[in-house]
Amino acid sequence: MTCRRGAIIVLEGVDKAGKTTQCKKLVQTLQDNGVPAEMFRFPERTTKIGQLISSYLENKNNLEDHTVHLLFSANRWELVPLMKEKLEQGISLVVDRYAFSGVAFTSAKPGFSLDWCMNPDVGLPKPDLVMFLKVNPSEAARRGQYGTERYETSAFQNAVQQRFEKLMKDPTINWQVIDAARNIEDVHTDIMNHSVNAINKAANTPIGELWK
Ligand code: Z5A
Repeated sequence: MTCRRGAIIVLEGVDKAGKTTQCKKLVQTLQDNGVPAEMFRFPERTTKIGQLISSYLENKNNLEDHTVHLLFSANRWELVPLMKEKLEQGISLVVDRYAFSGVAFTSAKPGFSLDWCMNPDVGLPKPDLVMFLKVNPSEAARRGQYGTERYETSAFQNAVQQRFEKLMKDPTINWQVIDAARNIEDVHTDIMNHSVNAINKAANTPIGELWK
């Protein structure tokens, strides 16, 4: 590799944890400091697969549970060539949800094991850092009512949180738990510090493969 590669930095967390707010701020601060960075988000609703997922989330169509899981994964795989191109150009990617959401949300449904849910995402570009934005349900409730999309109920979100906790026990992933109940600026400072470390460490190492 001739130039320093960019890092993959993922933000995960339950509904209203502040992921989108923090992804945008992180990209802005990195760019302001001369660090090339771009935001990705999953689901990426603009592709053909993303449009199917979006209308499923908006309760406009129904899809069988295994099918929709595979579509969420396919939506990540279809972006992999672009992600790799950017990383190799030295651009760090700040990613709003990734395979961990895929596994946590589907395995919170009855009859789905973590292993089955992880399989389609095995081999994706491996994040150099995954930050889990942690807020308790009462703090999240203060940020507004749940929306009208599928999955936006407190019982389902609690089940999702438990699945995330299982995933965070995996020592092959660089997990950092962020106390996201603090004000936006304090959370951002914490996220920025972890990100700068990850970007520096990733620069001269090859891109890893997730769960391999
Ligand atoms: N899903 C799946 O099933 N399988 C998959 O593979 C993937 C996803 C990738 C859509 O996700 C759904 O898809 C999601 C998981 C599932 N279902 N659910 N639930 P999405 O990413 O498109 O949408 P979202 O995840 O529902 O966004 P969000 O969780 O609701 O929001 P957020 O990004 O975490 O929070 P935010 O938009 O930045 O902030 C929410 C509000 O809180 C907003 O008013 C902010 O101004 C405020 N906020 C943010 N930070 C703070 C602090 N620190 N203090 C006070 N207020 C704050």
